[in-house]
Amino acid sequence: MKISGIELRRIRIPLRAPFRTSFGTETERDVLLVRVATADGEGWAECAAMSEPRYCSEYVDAAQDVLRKFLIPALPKDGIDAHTVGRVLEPFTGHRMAKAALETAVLDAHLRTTGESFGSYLGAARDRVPCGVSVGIMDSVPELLDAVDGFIAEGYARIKLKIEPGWDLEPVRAVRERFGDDLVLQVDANAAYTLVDAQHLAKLDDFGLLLIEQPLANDDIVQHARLAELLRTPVCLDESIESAADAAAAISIGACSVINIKPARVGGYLEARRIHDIARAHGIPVWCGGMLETGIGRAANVALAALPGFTLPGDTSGSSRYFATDITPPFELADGHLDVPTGPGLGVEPLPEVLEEVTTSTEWITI
Ligand code: SMG
Ligand code: MG
Repeated sequence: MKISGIELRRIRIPLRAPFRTSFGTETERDVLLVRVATADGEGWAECAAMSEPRYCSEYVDAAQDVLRKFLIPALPKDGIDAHTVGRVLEPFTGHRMAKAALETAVLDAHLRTTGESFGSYLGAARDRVPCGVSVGIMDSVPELLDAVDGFIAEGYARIKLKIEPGWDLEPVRAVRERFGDDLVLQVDANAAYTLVDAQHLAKLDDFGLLLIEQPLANDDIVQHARLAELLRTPVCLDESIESAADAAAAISIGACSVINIKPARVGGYLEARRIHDIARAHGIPVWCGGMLETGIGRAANVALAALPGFTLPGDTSGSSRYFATDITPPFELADGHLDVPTGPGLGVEPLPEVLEEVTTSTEWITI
């Protein structure tokens, strides 16, 4: 497939409510969109990098810079197959979110010409996926209970509470007491603890959590294995898993018994599928994470979440959980599920008027 040029477009959309984690508070999304133009059409993708390097070392300005200076110029001028994008970008270390966006846009352009959907291409085993919701740290427990109550009323199949030291046992206990033992409940620490906190974290065992996500630092795979021996709550890794090799290593030393797969974090949907395959072969359940995506990123995530090894509900919430107006037709929850798009490629496109309204800059790079 021959690419004529690539547009890097920045958009800014307010979040409906601030989203607080152990590493910071997001009030809006400053998103980089990548649009690949070919002779036959175009392909879209969303870069998941946030405004600041807090969740991981990537951030959106840097993603745009590395795409402009290194990744896009590395694409061969005489055409490229979506499967070889990863190999072409391999000489450049890191920058997985930027790489994922470029590969996804090329893949979308390719699938739009062949007419195949992302879900079908990736190997989806179902046409809709059960959805969870990630609930941020709040100023008070009553405020948290109100938020959780609203999400349960909307039909979410599981609740994930963000935790940090000082906001862990009390909110978890309060949610369990109020909503009962049948609520599927899990927590995410975003690396806020150390192994010294093991005894404290073991107190979460009383609450029948589905899992605890990324309790320790990103590069603490060995300590996660130690912690997993001390907890009854299953340990799930997010930030620590940046590749299929990381997943294989973490599984082999017992650092996790569940994996949150975020395609952006691991360099794209093809690597995400490799992690799915490895985990499935080892009987490790996986679920699809989220980075507060617009409909563009969400479409691809929902397709991935339909693969057979994704046996737990993901952070693939409906558009209204994040934005008053999404840039695509909104993803709407029905009976706690989102439908996997069936149209060619991602199966969704930005709505031109909305896109225009939220755009803060555009840049065109000729190949
Ligand atoms: O997209 O619903 C979403 C957000 C899910 O909690 C979520 N993501 O560590 O899993 C995680 C966080 C990372 C982004 S927080 C700004
Ligand atoms: Mg997480």
